[in-house]
Amino acid sequence: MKKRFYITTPIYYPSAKPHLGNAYCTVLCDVFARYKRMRGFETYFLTGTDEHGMKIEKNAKAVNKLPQEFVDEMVEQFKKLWTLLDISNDDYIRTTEERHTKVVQQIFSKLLEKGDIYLGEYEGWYCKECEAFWTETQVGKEHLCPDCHRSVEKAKEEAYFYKASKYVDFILDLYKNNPKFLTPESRKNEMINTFIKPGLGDLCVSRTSFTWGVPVKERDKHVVYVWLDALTNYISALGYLSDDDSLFKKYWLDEESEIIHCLGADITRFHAIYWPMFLNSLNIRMPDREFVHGLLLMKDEKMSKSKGNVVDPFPLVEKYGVDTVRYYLVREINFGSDGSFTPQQFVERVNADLVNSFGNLLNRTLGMINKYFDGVVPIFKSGVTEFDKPLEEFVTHTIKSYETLFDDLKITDAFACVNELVNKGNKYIDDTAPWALAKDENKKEQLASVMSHLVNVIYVSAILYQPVLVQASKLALDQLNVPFDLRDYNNIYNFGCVGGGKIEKGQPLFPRLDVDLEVSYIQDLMNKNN
Ligand code: ME8
Repeated sequence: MKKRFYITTPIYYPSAKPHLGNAYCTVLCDVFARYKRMRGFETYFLTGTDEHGMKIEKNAKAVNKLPQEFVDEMVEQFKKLWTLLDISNDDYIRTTEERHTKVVQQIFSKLLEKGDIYLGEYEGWYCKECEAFWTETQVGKEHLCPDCHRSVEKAKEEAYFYKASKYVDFILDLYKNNPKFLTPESRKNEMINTFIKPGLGDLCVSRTSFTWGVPVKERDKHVVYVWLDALTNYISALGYLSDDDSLFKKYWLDEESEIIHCLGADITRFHAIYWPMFLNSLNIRMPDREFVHGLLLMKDEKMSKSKGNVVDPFPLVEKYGVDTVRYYLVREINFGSDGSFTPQQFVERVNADLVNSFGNLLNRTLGMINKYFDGVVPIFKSGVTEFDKPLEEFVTHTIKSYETLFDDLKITDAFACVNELVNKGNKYIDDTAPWALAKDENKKEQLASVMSHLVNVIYVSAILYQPVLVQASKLALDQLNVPFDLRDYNNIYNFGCVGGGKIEKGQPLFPRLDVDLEVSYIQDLMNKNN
């Protein structure tokens, strides 16, 4: 297994405030990054904003602001949300920063010199919304953008082109030789059938119809196409072509580093076709994996700024807490598929998994240890009651599945496993009936065994939950008074290692949500927003 890990989110358009859909991808990547760090990988996690392009220029104008002023304000909102959601990114790249624009210009020049970019004239179907040119076949008889389904219009301009047609076989080989490069598998077929088979034309990589972009040094009435500009962030942030390129060497060039891009289905084409092509033109190695997550839907439609059907994450996090929102996003929407945001599911998921399962297990256990053992966790002994061994085996099985699933990017399933373990813990209480054992002086040893098994199940679960429940896991470990050296991941293999300490007074991890009350509160929030 590789030693290092580099993970990126797409860089978001700061054309409006961030919405829950943007938060979705950032939380997923954060959970991965935290998981990898916990497993001892040197990890670098990047997010940022894609600040150029006609749409931003237009939105700024509409509110009488200069584009730079406009994006500066929006970027503050993105950063604020990431702080609020406890996102552990190592860097935040803005495409308007000089460290980035300089690299974009250099890359453009390199590709020009190599002959992979040439000057020509473009006539085609242009989608203003996606800032993309499309071919006749792609827009069909109805002249609709294949991405956003809006009407496209005929447009013509002097433009630079990237010789995408030259690298089609390279892409097909890349998919064939690296089955995990692009997943889920269905995305590969989509790329081949929708974009490659109908004939991939050269890509127009400059614009003259607006100015808010990185100027082409060689001909400055052109600005670099926003996608060539944006994709470059993944390497400009690491210092590619800059005086200090140590991070680039460490996290990109070094074969010991695993590189993962996480992105939404709507932008697969740019990442899975053009980005590998650009890298190949630059003679740079490919990322290891591109994982396409599903979209968060609202009333079956993609939640998006331009459709105005977004859920504002700020009040949601402020009212329900960081962990609750993070957990919901990761656990409810199966990683890789689309999912709908509904207030009912949100409240029910929180109550079921966090309040009734995890919180309840901790509370019951703390209560019993206080009552029966004056708050001191009994020392672990294996196999005292008939239910002990099966529980211990289940813990081992859970840890194994969790790691396998996580390593295979099956993040929703990985946490479902932890949830099962917690449920097993609750069931173990019902099976062993500690309240009955407590009545019998001769059953003191059994009672002690039950308590120490429970504490150790909570301990393992809290560690496994750490990447997503950033606050509650810590609180649970604090309440159990787990020594800091035992909080290192590798100790969880040693089941029973927690014992002998005095627990803290219990305080519920998650308050129970009143379904009717909270559903109507969230619905109001959604209506206010849309
Ligand atoms: O496309 N559900 O930026 P963007 C889930 N700047 N995820 C969603 C979502 C939804 N409803 N809406 C957005 C761009 N996302 C470019 C990217 S990268 C070099 C340039 C997430 O602000 C999803 O991950 O439109 C999507 O790919 C990303 O936000 C892009 O958002």
